[in-house]
Amino acid sequence: IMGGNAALPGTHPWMAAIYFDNSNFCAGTLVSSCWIVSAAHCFFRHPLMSQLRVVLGQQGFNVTGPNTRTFGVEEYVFPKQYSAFNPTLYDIVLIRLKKQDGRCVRKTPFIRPICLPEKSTTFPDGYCCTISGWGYKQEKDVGYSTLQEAGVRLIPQDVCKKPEVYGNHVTADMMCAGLNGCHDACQGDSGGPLACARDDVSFLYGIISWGEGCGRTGKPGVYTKVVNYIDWINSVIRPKSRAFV
Ligand code: 4AZ
Repeated sequence: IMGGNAALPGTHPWMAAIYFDNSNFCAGTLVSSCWIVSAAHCFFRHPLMSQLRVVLGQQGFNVTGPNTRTFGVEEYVFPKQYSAFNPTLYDIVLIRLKKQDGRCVRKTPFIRPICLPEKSTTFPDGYCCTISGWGYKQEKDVGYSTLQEAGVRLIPQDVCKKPEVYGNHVTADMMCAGLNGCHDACQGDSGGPLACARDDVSFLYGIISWGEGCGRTGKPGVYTKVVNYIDWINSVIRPKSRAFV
């Protein structure tokens, strides 16, 4: 995250840190006791689920402690249209955590799911939402950071589709935020949330997906538009997930 601040512990309790075998890393968002939403492009090269660790309640990158819980992965579910040839199209994946003693996540002050929006939920252009993650703080960085957060404004779709911005690379299943540089997602933030709040309730509105560089003027971050996938998400996670107790 560029231009952000260190997040206070417990302020983004849905953040998941996802470690692959070979030092690869992505973020994700907890949406129910057993399910994480992330970016599909992080996963298609990693078919070996046994090599993944999902850490919840984490603050420092790769730092576990009394507030963190670590899970294995039971399955990935990609949209059926997903293709590795176009990895930023349909860039969403559902990750089911392995149960431990018959359950996945127990809520704690540091671990709790975000709300999924309804299909009809919209936040207006210009609305200020929050991105968070352990990614680079500058495009030229070489290491991940402690959990950062930053505010980014939603950008009108027609602006993001201008030829000098991203043209037709931005589809109806994507949206853009943070046009004016400074605050942006960067490498290692992929898969994490664009959270938009209404009346103090945060909703998973976007998934950090791609962008040209980080914080470049006129090159906003591009996010998977979660409301377009709500029916699919519910069809996958509702039958099997269990309510928190
Ligand atoms: C990445 O490599 C990445 N500025 C994610 C988001 C953005 C750039 C790169 C958007 O994960």
